[in-house]
Amino acid sequence: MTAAAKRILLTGFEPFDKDSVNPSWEVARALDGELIADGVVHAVQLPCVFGAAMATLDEALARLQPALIISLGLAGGRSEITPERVAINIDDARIPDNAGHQPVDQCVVRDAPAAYFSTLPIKAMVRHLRDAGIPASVSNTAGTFVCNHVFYALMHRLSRRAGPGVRGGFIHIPALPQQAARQPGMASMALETQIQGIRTAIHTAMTVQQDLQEHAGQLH
Ligand code: PCA
Repeated sequence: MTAAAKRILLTGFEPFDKDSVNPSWEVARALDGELIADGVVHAVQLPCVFGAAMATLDEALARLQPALIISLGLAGGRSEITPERVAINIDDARIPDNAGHQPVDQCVVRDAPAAYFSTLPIKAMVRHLRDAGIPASVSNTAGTFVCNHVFYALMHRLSRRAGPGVRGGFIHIPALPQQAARQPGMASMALETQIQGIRTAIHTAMTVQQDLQEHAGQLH
């Protein structure tokens, strides 16, 4: 008898900042239902709204009881797939979210730690992505907008509720070529490459327990 497939929660965001597409959702929905290692992907779209994004994430966590959670978001201007190292307990929005909220220096969760580290094998992910010919680097900041908000909320939940072995984290991805075509000079990556990259990253998270000891630091 084969063991039941584990559930992998893969979230992506709705478009924001007056855009009509968000690659994070395009990638998540493309992988919805796919079997990767011994897990099945469940794609869930999050609103790009402080608070509401966290509530939608909580609902998905409760409904799916996933063994692995990876949240995706667009980082316009980045040229690589970037697993994030750390989530910080701050909301500080340079632009309004999709509900018009623009918090300044508010905690994501009150009376909670300043930061959490990703529990994904971020360096092994970067290594496997590069080996597959896909540009990737570890990122040391997920920003202070809705992506970091969701990343922090996720790691806070996992640190408190989930049993051992449930890992989670966040990956920022580049803009799509059609987005960059409207902003000349902006970096982009084809959707197919992004989908293949996130498939590789999920496979790594499902199969690599111990992360690599490789340098991925930055001087500034
Ligand atoms: N990127 C934004 C929010 C939604 C998204 O896809 C961010 O990096 O915070």
